[in-house]
Amino acid sequence: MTTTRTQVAIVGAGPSGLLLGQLLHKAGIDAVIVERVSGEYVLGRIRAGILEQVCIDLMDEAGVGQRMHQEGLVHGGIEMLYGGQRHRVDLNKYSGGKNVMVYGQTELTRDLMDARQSVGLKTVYEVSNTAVHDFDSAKPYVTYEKDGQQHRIDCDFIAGCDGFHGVCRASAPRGAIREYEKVYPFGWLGLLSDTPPVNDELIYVNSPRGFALCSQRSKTRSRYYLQVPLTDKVEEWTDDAFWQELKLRLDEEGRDKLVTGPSLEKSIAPLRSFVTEPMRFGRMFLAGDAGHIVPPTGAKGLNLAATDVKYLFDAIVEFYKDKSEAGIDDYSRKCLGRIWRAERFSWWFTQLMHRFSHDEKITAKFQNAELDYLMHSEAGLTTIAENYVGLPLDFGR
Ligand code: FAS
Ligand code: PHB
Repeated sequence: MTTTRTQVAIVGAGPSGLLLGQLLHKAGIDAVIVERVSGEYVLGRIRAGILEQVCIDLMDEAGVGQRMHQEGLVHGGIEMLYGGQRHRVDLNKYSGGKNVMVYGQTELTRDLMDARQSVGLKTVYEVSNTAVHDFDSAKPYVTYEKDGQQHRIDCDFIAGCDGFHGVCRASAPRGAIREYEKVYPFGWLGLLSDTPPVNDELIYVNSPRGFALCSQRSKTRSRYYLQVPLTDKVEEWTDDAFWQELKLRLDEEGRDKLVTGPSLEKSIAPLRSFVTEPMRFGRMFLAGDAGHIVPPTGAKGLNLAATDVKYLFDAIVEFYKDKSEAGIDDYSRKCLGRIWRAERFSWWFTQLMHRFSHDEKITAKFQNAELDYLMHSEAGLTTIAENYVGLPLDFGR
């Protein structure tokens, strides 16, 4: 067993772990990251596409925002398509001047990986049997296996950035944790293609055949989603079948403009709302998907992870620089306030835009009536816009 020491042991090299590691490095705080899979595998997972200003600011604070600003696309609006009609939500106007940025999670993760590697910071990929120990003491540690060798990392803090299926939340004492979950009766079939986007801005579709989303990664790369039954298997969906179904859910303008092409990636993601309370267990802190999951309808998953990381980073810096535990004691409360607001919006937007088989007819009428109200009401447009771009960090204070 080899033993090393660091200040913060980070489990997981997804966006949460990498962003935290980069921020800590900039603050002169040592951190080691252990990751279950390879870096290539992490980059191969196609996930989020929309960044809120909070996430953009954090990437800048971490010193890795250059390519994001060069290649990211600033969007001031989204379109809602229902009843065969499109309605634009002017995000910028109804959020008091804010926008979102189209910049894929893959690119954000790549920027963070490159930055970490360029300064020789330690990330151990393809580890196995990660375990977290003594986090209820001031001397926690992490163990893992690599190439048949057992390793131990002594540390002051453990950051559980290991996603929904990670080991950190699973290691929290059952009596100390409350979990809230809602599983949706459908999934999202996603397709990535090197084809020009069907529209300048994203289109969220509520059609009688189900939800669809027309998103993008650049002017030449598109990302599309279809609501599908949970029983569907991705291998059952040919590219042609995907494009045909998407056309059936779009309006005439969309059908005319849609450029189809071979898929670079296709996958089905289940949808769930999930929150863990609290997010702190002694010297172990959960951040990102390790602590919560949202249905991707509201584009909140990655952005919530970024806010957790900001709160955790600020708390750790305060511990070392000001010898204060106020930030770490307040971590859960600060995260959960923002998490529940984002969970509520993601659930609401999912209920509004997806077709539910139970009492289908009357629910569809309610949805169309609600959409009609929202699109013709300043209050309605404001509630969508201010939640979609991300509520301010001091909201409700
Ligand atoms: P991640 O899950 O990204 O990273 C956790 C890391 O920990 C992984 O690399 C994992 O391999 C590692 N790990 C797990 N267990 C470990 C162990 N025992 N030891 C070491 N390492 C371990 N969000 C959106 O906003 N829009 C979307 O469209 C969207 N689509 C998604 C589709 C899917 C299929 C999934 C699963 C999520 C999607 N999300 C989306 C949410 C997603 O973007 C997350 O919010 C984001 O990946 C959160 O990042 P992390 O918290 O770093 O968790
Ligand atoms: C994406 O581009 O992957 C994306 C965009 C907006 C969402 C969900 C996913 O709400």
